[in-house]
Amino acid sequence: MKQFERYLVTSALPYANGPLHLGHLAGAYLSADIYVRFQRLMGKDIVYICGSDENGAAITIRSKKEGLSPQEIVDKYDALFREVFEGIGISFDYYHRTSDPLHHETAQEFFKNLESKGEFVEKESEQYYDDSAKMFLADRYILGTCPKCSHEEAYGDQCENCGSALSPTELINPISTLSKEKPVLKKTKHWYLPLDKYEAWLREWIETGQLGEEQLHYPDEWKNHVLGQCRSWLDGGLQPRSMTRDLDWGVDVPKSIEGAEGKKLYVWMDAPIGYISSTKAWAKENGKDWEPYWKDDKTALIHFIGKDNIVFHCLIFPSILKAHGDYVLPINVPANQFLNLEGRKFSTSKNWAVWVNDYLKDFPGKEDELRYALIKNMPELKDSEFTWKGYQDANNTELVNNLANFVNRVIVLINKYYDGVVPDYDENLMITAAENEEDMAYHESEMLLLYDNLDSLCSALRKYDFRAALKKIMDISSLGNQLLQFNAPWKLVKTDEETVKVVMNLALQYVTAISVAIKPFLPFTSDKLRNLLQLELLQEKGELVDIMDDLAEGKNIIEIGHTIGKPTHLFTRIENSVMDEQRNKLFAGAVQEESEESQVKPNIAFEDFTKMDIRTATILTAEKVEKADKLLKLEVDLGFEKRTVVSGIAKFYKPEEIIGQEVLVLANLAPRKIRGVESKGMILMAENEEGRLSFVSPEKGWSNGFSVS
Ligand code: B3M
Ligand code: ZN
Repeated sequence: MKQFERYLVTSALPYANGPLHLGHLAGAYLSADIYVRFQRLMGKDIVYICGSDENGAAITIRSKKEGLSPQEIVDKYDALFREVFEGIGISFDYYHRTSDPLHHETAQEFFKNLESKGEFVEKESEQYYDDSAKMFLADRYILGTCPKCSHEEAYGDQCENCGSALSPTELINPISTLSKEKPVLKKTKHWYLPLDKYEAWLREWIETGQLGEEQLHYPDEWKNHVLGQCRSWLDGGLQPRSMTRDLDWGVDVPKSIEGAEGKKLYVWMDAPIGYISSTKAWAKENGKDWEPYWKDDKTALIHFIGKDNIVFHCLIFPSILKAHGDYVLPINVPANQFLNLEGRKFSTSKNWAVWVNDYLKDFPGKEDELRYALIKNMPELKDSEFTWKGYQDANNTELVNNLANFVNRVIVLINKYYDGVVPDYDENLMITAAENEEDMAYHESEMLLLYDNLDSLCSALRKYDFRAALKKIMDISSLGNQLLQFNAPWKLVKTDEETVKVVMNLALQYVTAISVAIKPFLPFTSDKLRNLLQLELLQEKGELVDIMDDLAEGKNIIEIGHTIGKPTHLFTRIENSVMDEQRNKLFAGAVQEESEESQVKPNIAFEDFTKMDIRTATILTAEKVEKADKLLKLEVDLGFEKRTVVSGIAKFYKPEEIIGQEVLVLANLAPRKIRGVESKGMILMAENEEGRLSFVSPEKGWSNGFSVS
């Protein structure tokens, strides 16, 4: 096993195009945070890097939707991410943004380096183009059916359902997300990374961990589903992949390169380089050197991601790093699968999500309760599910009944029997063992049992098995509860005060061990426990190694004679009504959206329909109605006569824009006086979910007065 001198850990850079939900947290952030905090507690040199992904089509599409500029969009979500990550206790060493000039420089340096070495293949090809939007349709600007899994809403570069990396021309039934029309093909020139050329070494590196003579990683330490995805990619044959785009938002192709005009880097080329620029920014602010963290072969680089990003982190980014040269490759990419929510996939568009910022607002002070429920159900090897019932049960039965109960009993009894002072004890006295009611044990042997439990917790963490590691913490707490149960100090105190001292001292050693070992999972709870024990808060500087060394040598980890604090509640029960509220909120939000689209009014008879006299017409004049900011007064030509119609469209159309507009008019609507103007008829309009109105009109050039049926 290779010994590493330092670790560089990354979490996927979230697209700054919408808030984060629980699925994101369970995917790439909580797992990395646990791992990093653990390695810090083991005294390792480790840097945890992330930042907002602020380039590419994901951003410009959102900016159009929200009516904000791309810069405003990334500013908005970057600020939200920072708040949310801090709120839920994700302990990045540095959080950067890919709109930062340092990132643009770093990404451009990479591009220039590869270009100058002739690593790219420049190629003119036919790409999809939206004629009405006058734009090439890269990535999220184009949707179609995935050729691999038949998912109907695959993007031009990636299917989020099966994790495939795609090219727009592979999509079945492609449509432009701008015009909703089938795009046309048009020639354009781009720089391609010849992944086909790298296939052989990529396969060797993935399958054996070797590159040439060197053993860079151990494939049996990689998750099967990660290896499986890589294999299926390699077996399918890798294709050259375009690393540039015709877009107007992102990192420019360096000006010094011929033909750079109007071209940007593909977001999946620049975003992973964001890990490097973020490390540079961290180093700069902390007086460190970033280079060993990326270039020294004693560095362990680990990428935490969701499964939809596997191909980019296991094949494409390693290819970029190797083509550049000098850089290390990841020793592991422990990707998680997907978290579902109450039986359905998380969906931003269907508003089927629990947003982390909402949770933090609705449950102040309960950050660790969420972390606990998510870690317990983390989709480490297969998809898993978050339900409010599961969250409530985890809180009430495990955190309250097991952990809080144990801690509380110990703190209460130490205060009651010894005024809060850690009791001295006779190490030759035997107590009932914590593991087995029939067995007897000494304080010292029970401390070794504690050591063994911490040791297996550490091995689970090293294997990225966070669920098992969390379970170990609860096992230690259960052992503590058993210790109290079997020895019943509250009874024994009447007959054998000396043995009670052994039991209570030991129980307090357990609580102390938990206060350290729980830090990676529930950092806020660790702080509460340390306060309760009147011990220093953890700095995450080797404290776990320290206590394990002490335990191995048979030393106590909380001193005899030390005074602890007064009991407080670590966790409280969560009632059904609170869960009902959350479920209602989730269903109400989602149902609303569906009903607006799909709820059709009750049936009417055909005769009712034929009563309406709808005619084709043209707007002749338009003017504002005084003191009514929504209304326009229109004169329309119905062919057989001209009429005045008042229409509530002033928010969407300027009078001068609509002269000559062909429209449909409900001609036999009873005349009405609106703001003093008699309106004879109604213009038919379509209304979208945001309340925007659009004319409904016949084909261009139709005459006026024809009836519509
Ligand atoms: N922003 C995709 C995502 O948020 C992308 C990850 C980039 S990691 C370099 O899932
Ligand atoms: Zn797919």
